[in-house]
Amino acid sequence: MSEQQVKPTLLSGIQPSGQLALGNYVGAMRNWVNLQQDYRGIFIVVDMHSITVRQKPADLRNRCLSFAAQYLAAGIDPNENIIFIQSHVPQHAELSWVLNCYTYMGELNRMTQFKDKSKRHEDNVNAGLYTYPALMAADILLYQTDLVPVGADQKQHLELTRDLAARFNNTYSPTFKVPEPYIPASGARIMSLQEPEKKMSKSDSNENNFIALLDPPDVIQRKIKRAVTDSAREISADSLTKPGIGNLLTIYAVLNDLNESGIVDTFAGRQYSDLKAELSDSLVAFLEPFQTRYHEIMTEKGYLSGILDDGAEKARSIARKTLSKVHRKIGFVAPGRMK
Ligand code: AQP
Repeated sequence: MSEQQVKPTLLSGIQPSGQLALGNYVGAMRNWVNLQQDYRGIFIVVDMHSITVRQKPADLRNRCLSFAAQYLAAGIDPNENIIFIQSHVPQHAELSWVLNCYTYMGELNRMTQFKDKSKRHEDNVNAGLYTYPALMAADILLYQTDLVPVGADQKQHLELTRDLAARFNNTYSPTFKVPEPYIPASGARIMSLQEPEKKMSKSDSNENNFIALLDPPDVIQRKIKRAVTDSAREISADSLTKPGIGNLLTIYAVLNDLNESGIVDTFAGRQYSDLKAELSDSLVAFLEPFQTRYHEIMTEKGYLSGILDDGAEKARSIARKTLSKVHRKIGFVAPGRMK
């Protein structure tokens, strides 16, 4: 791509709830890093989404900075991409309100994340949890995004975003770019280690269900050793389709850049315990340089806040343009034009 050509925009975000986990890395962050050559990336710490579930204020504050530092430690280049905290750009809340008025309750009622999270947080089924997809649509549409790398769990929200963009464009005139999803071919859904029928989630109350990106080596080894498998002991071609062992094979394959047949060839006929030992080693080897870089960044507080301030400023400048177009189309009077 020549210097003059503007790169297409890629956007993704993670809620600062819990501890960044391997599922988030494999489903989202890994692809951010791989795609940043060809796209101008916008990577957001989506704190406004995270308050749909109760958070302790001090933890939330720390996590926002820690997540941004982990984006950088994973290899996101702050000179080529925009990294910021969602609440620093008020246009997200403003566009989200407009989009709420174009989203049907029937559509929101179908969202599986709302159903899952309502069950997990029965004492706090709030309106924000319900209208979460409209805020996610605002995050994406504000930046005229071309591509959204997400895990398979977010596919439904992305489809709603596309529907909202098309609905608005058809009602008025072309305003939003309709974004494309990017769902990784392998590792789109990393499963829980103890309950492999459900996805690995960073805010799971049982820490043995996930590998946190900041887990020390002994914790990683313990969690993998305890990971639930099945009554067989030996790996075969159909192990990939079994919930527990299949998940461990998938994680190993992703970390070692193997396809399905490559992973089966590597482990066929070998014991489950061999896979667990080699997977622990791969994880520790992969996470060690990541964690070293993370700790360096966290000691340079000025560096991190400089990147986040700069990112928010750039984001606001893009977001302002889209929002004023939206306001004009729906008939809001522009400030200063009332005389
Ligand atoms: N298990 C997973 N496998 C693959 N991708 C995953 N993602 C999450 N879990 C997996 C991807 O990570 C990104 C960030 O997700 P999020 O923070 O917006 O919310 P989420 O999807 O609800 O993720 P969690 O980890 O399950 O968070 P909590 O526990 O807070 O609800 C998304 O791109 C998602 O696809």
